[in-house]
Amino acid sequence: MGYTLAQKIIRAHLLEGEMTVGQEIGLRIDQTLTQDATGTMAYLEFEAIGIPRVRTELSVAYIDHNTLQSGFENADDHRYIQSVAKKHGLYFSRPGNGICHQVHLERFGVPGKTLIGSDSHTPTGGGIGMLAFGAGGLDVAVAMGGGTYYITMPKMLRVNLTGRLQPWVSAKDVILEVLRRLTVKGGVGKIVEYAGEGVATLSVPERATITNMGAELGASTSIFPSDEVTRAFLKAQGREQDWTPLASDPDAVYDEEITIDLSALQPSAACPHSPDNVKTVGEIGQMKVDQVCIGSCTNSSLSDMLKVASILKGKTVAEHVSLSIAPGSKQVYHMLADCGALSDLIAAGARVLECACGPCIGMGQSPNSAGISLRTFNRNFEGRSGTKDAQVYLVSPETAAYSALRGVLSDPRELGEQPLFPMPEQFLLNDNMIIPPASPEEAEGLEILRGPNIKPFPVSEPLTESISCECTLKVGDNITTDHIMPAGAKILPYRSNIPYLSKFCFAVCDEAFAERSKQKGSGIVVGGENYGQGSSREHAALVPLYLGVKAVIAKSFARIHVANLINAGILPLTFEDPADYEKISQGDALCLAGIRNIIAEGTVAILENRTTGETILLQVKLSDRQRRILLAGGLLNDTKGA
Ligand code: MIC
Ligand code: SF4
Repeated sequence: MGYTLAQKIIRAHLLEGEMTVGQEIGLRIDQTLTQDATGTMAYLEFEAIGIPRVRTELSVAYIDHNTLQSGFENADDHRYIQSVAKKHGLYFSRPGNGICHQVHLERFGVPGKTLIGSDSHTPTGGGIGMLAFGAGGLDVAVAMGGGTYYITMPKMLRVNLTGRLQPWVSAKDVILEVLRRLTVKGGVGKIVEYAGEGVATLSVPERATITNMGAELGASTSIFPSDEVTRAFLKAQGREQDWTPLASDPDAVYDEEITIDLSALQPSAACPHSPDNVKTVGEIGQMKVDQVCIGSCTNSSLSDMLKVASILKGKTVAEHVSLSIAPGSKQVYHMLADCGALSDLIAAGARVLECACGPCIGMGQSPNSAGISLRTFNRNFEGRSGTKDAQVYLVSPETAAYSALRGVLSDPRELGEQPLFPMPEQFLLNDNMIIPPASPEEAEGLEILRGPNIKPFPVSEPLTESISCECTLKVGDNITTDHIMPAGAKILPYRSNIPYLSKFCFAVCDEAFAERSKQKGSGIVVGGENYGQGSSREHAALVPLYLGVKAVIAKSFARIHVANLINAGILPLTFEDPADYEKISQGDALCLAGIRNIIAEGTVAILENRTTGETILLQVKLSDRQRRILLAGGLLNDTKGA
């Protein structure tokens, strides 16, 4: 029996376990990346582990999220990360050099290698045939120190691509169709592999748009084969030597398969407030728009920007629309300037932003009240834009640019014939904003620069014999880490200050949560399906830990978040019968008697609801390693004890 592409890369990196679906496996990690919003914490954790120099083949620290410097905090954190990078053996991508995933694809990604990043969209690297996972900061810190990365062996889902995209229909429309069919839970526990004759018609940046938004499917990761298209891209990046051909075996066995006929796709949009709420532009109709934002790690490549420039050329953005454009990297920005396309954007009235995440994470450009915003981004969760009642629609760059001109949601196919946008034979290569690490000798004398914003992070205590506390919060299905620990311009600068962040924990769901938790001192959170989907931010576990959350009981969990809960020492428990969710109300007194013994070796825990007198069975689905971590009170305690 042959192997799928992902299985081949897993086999070549397998350090522990067997490749049996559902079993925990340990992987050797070749490359890591961090961004600044999760990076400060990741490097504090790396320092706490105490390894002087990274042991990966390559580790890169990017600054791309917290680039609005409205106080000293972000600049201090940038300086801290820069000094850590130089001392501990990492490359440092300076602010302005671009969004981590775009730059990594351009300058560092290598087919067949493993990559983990402290950002959920790290699977962008799958566009170039990497096996790339989003992870919590502590997992990245451990991998930087040469430690094993653990995942549950996923199922394999093959997406068979046939046909070819129609003019003005985009890679974004492909992934929106996958999301429409599979939903934000459809990828959980799976690796999505793209295959079939349609693959060769898609460029590397188009493939990367698709693997990037595999994060929204909840997938472990997504991957494309490495073929002649990949080779041409790497060659144009001056890195042909990094290319290797990679594909699944002809007799590989997949657990599931779906087929997408590229020629049948239409321009589409994910409607508020979920990336799987997908309709075609035609179905939604000519809705008036207030704002259009183009960019983000999903759609900020040179070819995306050139398409946008060709649509805007010689026209003016509609009077009532604010159009912002953020090229994904300095390479993209510089090439736009050199070929004159930047002038077309400027002339049309676009507000050109620096190469960074920007509006995608609420760092500026929040829409007007109840504003309709079309964005080429990957997430449209409620409140993420910074305006609570804004309505965000996720669309392709083509749909975004054409709609910005017309002022209403519009189908770019009306533009008629599409010009060709061939990939350049040679990208502009200038890595002067990437600072290499110091030599080991030089590193010894280097000082780490810490600002006053950096506060100690919370560390859990070893697990107690029993847990008795209140249900301090009950929430519904598909709670995102943006609900648990919101981001945005006002809060993101405090990612290294957990006490300050805690004021905003769950504020989108319940503004009183933080205060209530502090008063009670401890608590249990109850959630529905897919609890913790979205971002990889470990702050969504560290802040609840700080607020005394001992356990989260949910119908099901998202992959990265459950790993973060365990790393923080918070118990993730699932209902044996999902209907029992109804048997707990906020404020109920709950007890998990003898929980320490159960975490040590049991598979079922009994929750006593002392308010109603009922008992509820909970599943304890943990590997031996996870049990050990929870007993120790989190991964840092476990690592120190080992
Ligand atoms: C996001 O898109 O939500 C982020 C901001 O990039 C996060 C990381 C973070 O919260 O810092 C992610 O996707 O992991
Ligand atoms: Fe940045 Fe947005 Fe991509 Fe997250 S999804 S890495 S905030 S551009």
